[in-house]
Amino acid sequence: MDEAMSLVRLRGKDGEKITLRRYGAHVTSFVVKGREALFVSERAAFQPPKAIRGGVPICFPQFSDLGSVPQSHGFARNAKWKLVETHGDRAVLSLKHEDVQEWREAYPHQWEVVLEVSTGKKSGAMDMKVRVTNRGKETMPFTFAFHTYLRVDACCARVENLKGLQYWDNTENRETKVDQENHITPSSEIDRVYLHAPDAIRVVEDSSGRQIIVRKQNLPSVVVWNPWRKKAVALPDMGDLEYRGMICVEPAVVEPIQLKPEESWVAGQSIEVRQFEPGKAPAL
Ligand code: TA6
Repeated sequence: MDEAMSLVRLRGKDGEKITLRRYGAHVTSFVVKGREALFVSERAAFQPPKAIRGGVPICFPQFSDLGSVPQSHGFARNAKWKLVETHGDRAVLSLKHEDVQEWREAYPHQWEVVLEVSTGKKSGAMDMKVRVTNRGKETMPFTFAFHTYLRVDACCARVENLKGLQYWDNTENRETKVDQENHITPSSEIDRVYLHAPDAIRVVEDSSGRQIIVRKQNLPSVVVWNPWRKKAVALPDMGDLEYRGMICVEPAVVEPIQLKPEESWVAGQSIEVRQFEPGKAPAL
């Protein structure tokens, strides 16, 4: 196995377990009270240059096709990051423009990205913080997302706090719509970019009483994605029925940040898992 795929393991004060890899600075597991909160496909190819299907892919310097790089979601998730430091409950990784020379034509900028992953200040939480710095002489445009795959029973999980918000519907050529639903429970392919979303998005799995709260910092948008069956079957690194066990809730910035020389941009997400009696999940 490529040594970039070797595991970095973090442990929290209440037994939280985070697993990540240098490749893509990719978090592939977050276990709270013995239960996995992230989805990773059984068919994920843990082999460069393919991105790992699941966990938290880092989408930089672009989300989707919203940038100049001819590869969806940019190239950070396909790159070998440097492990700068790791102490028990915290790891810091970095990627610089010189580490991905093959992309210098598509993205002709000098930059550094630093990612910090830690068990959260709150019990049952994982914190991720990213800092992008422009080391060049030109303004540097980018978009970004934490492409987070949550492990939930998609057929009975509900994504809350998005009612009344405008979104781009990627299943209909990015048509702009307004969410009329009290919550989202996927029953077909869903691929929505909510341009201005609340900083806390809750996913409630009534069947188990589990709640996963995705909190975002300095990321105005959130993407909600489930490929449903037809798209899942078309993905070589996803099982035909695995769509039933996941929902992506992806804090993002989809309108390009224009970073001036020597400027830095900082953003983050935290994933908090709470457990209640089934059906008794209190309001956020
Ligand atoms: O975030 C949603 C999305 O942009 C979908 O349109 C779908 O393409 C998904 O990301 C997965 O993309 P990937 O390149 O990882 O297959």
